[in-house]
Amino acid sequence: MTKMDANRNIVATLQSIADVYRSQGQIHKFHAYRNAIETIRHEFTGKGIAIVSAEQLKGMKAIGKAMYEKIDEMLRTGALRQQAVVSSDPTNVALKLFTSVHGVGPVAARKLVDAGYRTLDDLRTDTMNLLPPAARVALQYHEESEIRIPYDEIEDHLEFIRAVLRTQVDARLIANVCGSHRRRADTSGDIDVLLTHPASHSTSDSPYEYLAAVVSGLKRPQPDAAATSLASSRSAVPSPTAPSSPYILASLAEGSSKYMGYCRLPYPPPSSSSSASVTEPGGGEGLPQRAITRRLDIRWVTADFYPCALLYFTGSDTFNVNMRLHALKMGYTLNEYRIAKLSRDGSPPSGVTPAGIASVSPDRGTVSRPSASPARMASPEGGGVGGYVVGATAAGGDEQSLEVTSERDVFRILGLPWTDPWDR
Ligand code: 8GT
Ligand code: MN
Ligand code: MN
Repeated sequence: MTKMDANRNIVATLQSIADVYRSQGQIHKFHAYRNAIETIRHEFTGKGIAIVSAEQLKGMKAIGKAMYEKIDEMLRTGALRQQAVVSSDPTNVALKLFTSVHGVGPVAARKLVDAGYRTLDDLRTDTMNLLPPAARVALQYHEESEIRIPYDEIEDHLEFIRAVLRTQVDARLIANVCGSHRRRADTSGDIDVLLTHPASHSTSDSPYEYLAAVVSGLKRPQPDAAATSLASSRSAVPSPTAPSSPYILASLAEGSSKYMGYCRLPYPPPSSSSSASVTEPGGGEGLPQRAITRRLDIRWVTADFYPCALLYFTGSDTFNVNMRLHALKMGYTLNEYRIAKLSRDGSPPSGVTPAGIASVSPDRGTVSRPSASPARMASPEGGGVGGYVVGATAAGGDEQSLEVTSERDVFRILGLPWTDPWDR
């Protein structure tokens, strides 16, 4: 029994109820629980303060009367009756299980439960053909993809992806991992890759041409040479008998700026482990690890959108929500592509459609030129955009959109102190 056990118990209990509400599509209730959890994490656990009495939470914005009483009950009795009831209900159990499958939302999950399905194998059989197509793919890899990915393995993925980009797609492409990995989490749920090219710009004729090329590069069966580059080995000569398998194994969704799928690092299969020509990446111990299929998210943005995309894709979710709220208070709008000054009537400026596809202002013409002071988009994790950032704004037709060349610019514009990714 350590002093933080009560905090952990409260968070775990609230989280399990939140998950049920989410699987039922009760978004308001879900948010209420999530906000309470965030408050406990930030105000107590994160500051090393143990919760011993509900009194400590009184008056906090995210803790309403009902939430207060739940936490009070947990502290007094060690458990929450509501949680026991809610999470033992078979319908709720099935809803929670089904919505954990990619592509199954609350509505689809309800239909599946109503049809009598209760287990993942019921879904795999799907005699009534009710499964959304993406879920069919996701089910193949579901159990594997629930396994958390260690920090170091993600670094190997990044190195692998960069090697493929460099040698097979375009050497100037820039890839970084965002999400929980960039926040330095020990393990992550998936691999969030953000991609850009220094010569790309949202106003160019085909700002999205790169993602398809990258994805097809990663789908190509990889010669073992790509794997050996990870092992810092000089023997980059592929064995003539070495089997080759693609990095990307299956896809959930493929758009022009967003890709979702499953990937696996190349690894020497057991049968060839005695072969001298195969180098064991990571020195053998990580070997079985590398055999696990992982969830891969890729986002492509043009270089002018890179700083805001980096910020957005790094999260955390709550950090993003708070930053956007702060931006609105300051008279700005911040999204995954850019930051802009709100016009006087409070409406967001034109120039970017809701889908995030930049529209070219008629008076901007077709010429895009480097900004007056060519800036380097440095990310604190390194690997920033090392080239010209094409003028995103001022010279164009939309004077309200602000040019930013790094995440730091966004913090500065909003008058916020710089926050390292791992503190977000
Ligand atoms: P993880 O370790 O569970 O993967 O945690 P994560 O890396 O923080 O979550 P994520 O779901 O992979 O999303 C990474 C970031 O992308 C989030 O912090 C969020 O800002 C952003 N994001 C998207 N799309 C979505 C989405 O559909 N849902 C959520 N929750 N976040 C999204 O790009
Ligand atoms: Mn992630
Ligand atoms: Mn993700």
